[in-house]
Amino acid sequence: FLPHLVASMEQVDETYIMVKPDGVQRGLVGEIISRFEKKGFKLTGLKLFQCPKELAEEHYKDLKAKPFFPGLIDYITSGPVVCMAWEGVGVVASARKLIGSTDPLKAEPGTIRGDLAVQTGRNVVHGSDSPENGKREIGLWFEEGELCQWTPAQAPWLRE
Ligand code: IDP
Ligand code: MG
Repeated sequence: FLPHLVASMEQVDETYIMVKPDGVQRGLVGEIISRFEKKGFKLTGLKLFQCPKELAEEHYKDLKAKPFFPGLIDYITSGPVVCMAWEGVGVVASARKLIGSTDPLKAEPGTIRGDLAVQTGRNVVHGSDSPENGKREIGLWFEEGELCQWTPAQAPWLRE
């Protein structure tokens, strides 16, 4: 029974992370990217993008019935966002932990929302909530040619 084979079989997931317009306007893009970069995940897609209304509605379609939905669409389309695809074992759940609770006042210090935001309606960053939604959202926000498959030089220093 060879542990290195088990490790190599571990599922590599993808997550869609987005710096929302407030994060861009507040100059937090570098800070937010840095948190995922330092953790050791692999960046496979990155762009500054003005989101059309239709895409915002599709991305948040599960929240369509919520009273805050129109405000949420106005917010997400109010200025450029930074779209990112990140890859790694456990990346979806780990990114959600790095991001913190939806309400920044309830988010733990040390998390992105806990450190950098004060209100749910201006919570600076998005992260996919499941591996399935990670794939769905990356497909929604990126064209295939915009994603890069590469091997970071630090890979052997991150996983045995
Ligand atoms: P999440 O971003 O932590 O996954 P969701 O419940 O999926 O949280 O909601 C998506 C986004 O909708 C939130 O990040 C926030 O921008 C917005 N939102 C959620 N609840 C409220 C609310 O009560 N008022 C205003 N905006 C909200
Ligand atoms: Mg969500």
